[in-house]
Amino acid sequence: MNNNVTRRQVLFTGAAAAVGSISPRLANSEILNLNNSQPHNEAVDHQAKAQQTARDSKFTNYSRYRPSFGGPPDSDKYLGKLVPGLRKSGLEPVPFETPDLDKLAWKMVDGVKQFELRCTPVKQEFLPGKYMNVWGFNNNMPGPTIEAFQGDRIRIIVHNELPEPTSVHWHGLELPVEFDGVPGVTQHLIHPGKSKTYEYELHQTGTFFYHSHIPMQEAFGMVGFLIIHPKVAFDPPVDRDFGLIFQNFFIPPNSDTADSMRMDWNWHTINGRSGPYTTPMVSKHGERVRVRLLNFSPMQHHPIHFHGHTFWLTGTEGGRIPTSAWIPRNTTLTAVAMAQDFEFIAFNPGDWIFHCHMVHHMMNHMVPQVGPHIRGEQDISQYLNSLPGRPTANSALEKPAFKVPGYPQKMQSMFMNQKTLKKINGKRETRGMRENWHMGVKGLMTVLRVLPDEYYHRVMHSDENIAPGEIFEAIARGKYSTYSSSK
Ligand SMILES: [Cu+2]
Repeated sequence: MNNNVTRRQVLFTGAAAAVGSISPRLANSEILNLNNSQPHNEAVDHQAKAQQTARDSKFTNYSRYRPSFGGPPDSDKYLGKLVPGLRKSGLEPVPFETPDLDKLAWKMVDGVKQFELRCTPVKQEFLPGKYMNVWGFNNNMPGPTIEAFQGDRIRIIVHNELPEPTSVHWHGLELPVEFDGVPGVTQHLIHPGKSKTYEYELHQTGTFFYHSHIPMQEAFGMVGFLIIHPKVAFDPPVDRDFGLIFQNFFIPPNSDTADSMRMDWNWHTINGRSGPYTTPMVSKHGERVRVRLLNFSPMQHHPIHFHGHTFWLTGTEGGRIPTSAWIPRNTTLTAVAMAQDFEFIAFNPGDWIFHCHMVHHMMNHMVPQVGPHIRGEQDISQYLNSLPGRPTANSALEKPAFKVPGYPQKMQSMFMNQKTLKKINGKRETRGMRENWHMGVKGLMTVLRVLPDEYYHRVMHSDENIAPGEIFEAIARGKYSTYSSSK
C-alpha cells in the first residue's frame, strides 16, 4: 500500500500508537482545532477550509512545475516564497526524514514520552567497507533522532556505556537548569555503567539537538537531532521535511580511529556517511520541501550549496524565522552548532547535487578524481606553467603511493569494486540515476532528487527496472516541459 495513503488514513482515523518512533496522534477534529481541549466543532472545519481556499486562490497563476515568477520581490509568489506544498494546511506536520539515521523509539509512561539513550562506542561505516571507530548513541553515529511535539513532556534516560564519564546537553532548549547537562556546573558526571534521567516540557518548536557536553566526545561524533514539531504544520505546509547533520573527523592513514586532538580534518560525513554513500533525498516534482541542516563539526563551518533552485531560509537553531525576514539563497553558511532550515518549491526535475562548498570538504583525504597523482606528481604551478609539456593524465593508480595500506588514495577514498558499488547503487533511492553519478559525489556531498510523478512512483514504490540515466534523459529531452512554454 502507498505510504501516503496509509499515513492519511491514520491521520484521519486518529489512531494513536502507544509505542513508536513517532506516530500521528491527533484526530482530525484535533488537527483542525488548535486548542485540543475543545470538542470537535464543524464551524471550525468550515472556517479552516475557507481560509485554505482563500490562501490557495492567490497562487492560481503560479506553476509549481516551471521556474517561478522572478518578482516582484514583495510578492508571495516570488521564487516560490509562500507557495504551499501539495499538502493541505491545518494538518499535523509531515514526519521528519533523516537519510541513513533511525528515530529513537519512545513509550508513553504516566503521560510522559519516555526515550532511552545509550552512549556507546560505534563502528560507523563511513564508506562501503570503511568502518571507523567513533562514539555516538544507541550504536549509531550520529545518534537516533528524538522527534516530539510542542507541549509534550519528555523523559530521556541516558545510560553511559562508554569507558569514561559523560553528560548530555539538550542544545537550544529552554529548560530547568538541573537538566542542562553541563558536568560540574549543573550535574555530576554520569560514570560508566550509570544512568541519569532528564525530564522537561517542550514549549518551543524547531531544529534542536542533543550532544555530549565533553568536548573530546563531541569531536568523536556524539550528537543527534531533537526535532520539536508544532502541533499543526506551519504555513505554507511542506510535503517533505529532511534533516542532515554535517561532521568532520581526523582519521590518520593506517588508522580507523578518529583523533579528536587534531585541528585538521580529512573525513567528512553527512548523517554518518561520506558521499557517495550518503543516501539521496527523494522528492516529487512540484512539492514544497524543507531541509534542516545541522553543523556539528568540531571546528569547521560549512557553506551548504544546493543546485537548480532558490531556497528561503525559514529557521535557525533558535526556531522559526518570521516570513518577513526570510532570505532567498542558494548557499547558506552553517557555523558550528548552528542549524539552518530552508524551504523551496521543487519545480525543477532532476538529480541535484547538494554540498558543502569548501573544496577540502568536497572529498575525503583531499583525494579528488583528478589531482597531483594523475598529473605525474607535478606541482600545480609547474603543471599550469608548462602547457605544452603537460604530462598525460594517468589514472591507472599504479604508483607506489596507492599501495600504502590503509591510505585511501583511490577513487572517492575507497576501493571501487562490485561489492562497494552495490552498497551505493543497490539502494532504492538511487534507482535510475546516471551510471557514474557516484564519481561526482564525495565527502560532504549528497543529492536531492526531484522526480516527476511517474518516476517517483517507479523509484520508490515499484521494482520495475529503470535503466541508469533513463530519468535524466527523459528530463533533458524536455518530456516534463519545465523550460518550454507548453506547460
Ligand atoms: Cu564544509
